[in-house]
Amino acid sequence: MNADRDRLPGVPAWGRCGVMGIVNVTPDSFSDGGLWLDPDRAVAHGLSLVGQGADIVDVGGESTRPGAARITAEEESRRVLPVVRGLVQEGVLVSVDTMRADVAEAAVDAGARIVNDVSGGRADPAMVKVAARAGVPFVVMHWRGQSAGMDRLTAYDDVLGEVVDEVERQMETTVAGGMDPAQVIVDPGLGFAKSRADDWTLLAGLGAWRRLGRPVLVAASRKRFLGTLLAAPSTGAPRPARARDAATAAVSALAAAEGAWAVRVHTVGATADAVRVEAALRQARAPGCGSVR
Ligand code: PMM
Repeated sequence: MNADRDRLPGVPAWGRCGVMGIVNVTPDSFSDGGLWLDPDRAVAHGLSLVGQGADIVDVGGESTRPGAARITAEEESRRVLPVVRGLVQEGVLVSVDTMRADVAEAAVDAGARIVNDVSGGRADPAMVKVAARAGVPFVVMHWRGQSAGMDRLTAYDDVLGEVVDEVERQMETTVAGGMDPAQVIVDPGLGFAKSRADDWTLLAGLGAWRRLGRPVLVAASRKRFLGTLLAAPSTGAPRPARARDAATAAVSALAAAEGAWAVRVHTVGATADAVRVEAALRQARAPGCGSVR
């Protein structure tokens, strides 16, 4: 946690690692597909995540699970916008998880205050200009290509060094496209064009992101590398996605201790507790260096 680095226009300073709760308004996301397709249920779910301690609710309408096919912009807007509107009306800080400039623009018009683009502006050439003009924080995640083919893009000599360098280059591209550098959030993109081992190497190396001087978002929630870690000893079958939340909360505490700005999670309660435990420990080690709530 670094108060200066983690200051983002329009986003409160929490004095600890923030918690971004996920609302996937999709029929096919890998762990919660189909649960929140109805807008009223999606809004109610987002509010319940806030009740459990989410600081931000991330609303997405297009699955990016490995192999996922794309949907149309119209369909994505139809799924996302009513949910963004409903949550904003309730006073929630909403981010929109989209690779499309049109969807991002409409979501910001509806009150979203962060654009979370898993492609970091690479999928849609209009995205950077739209997000820059909107004047909201923009997530530059490490991304090498669309989900349909990303499992073939996992060749690295030095995964940590290359991922940080590629995000740094993409950050420079977004700034050249008009983005205020003070609005950039970076994200290692766990599971996106990464092997399970790569995900562990990236988590182990979160300190390497300090070089970029930007807030780091970590999104490990329920991902495959946790399922493999927790595979059933008898059969070797990966732990089902919805039974990976305790491991996710453990990652949240460890990522917070490494200075993550926020963690993005499906189930908020345990992670909200975990980041508070981490902040209390940090405060006890160095009283006066940041507040604990
Ligand atoms: N992962 C997913 C979706 N959106 N956004 C960011 N910034 N970082 C991620 O790693 C990320 C993301 C895929 O997970 P989901 O389908 O469970 O939402």
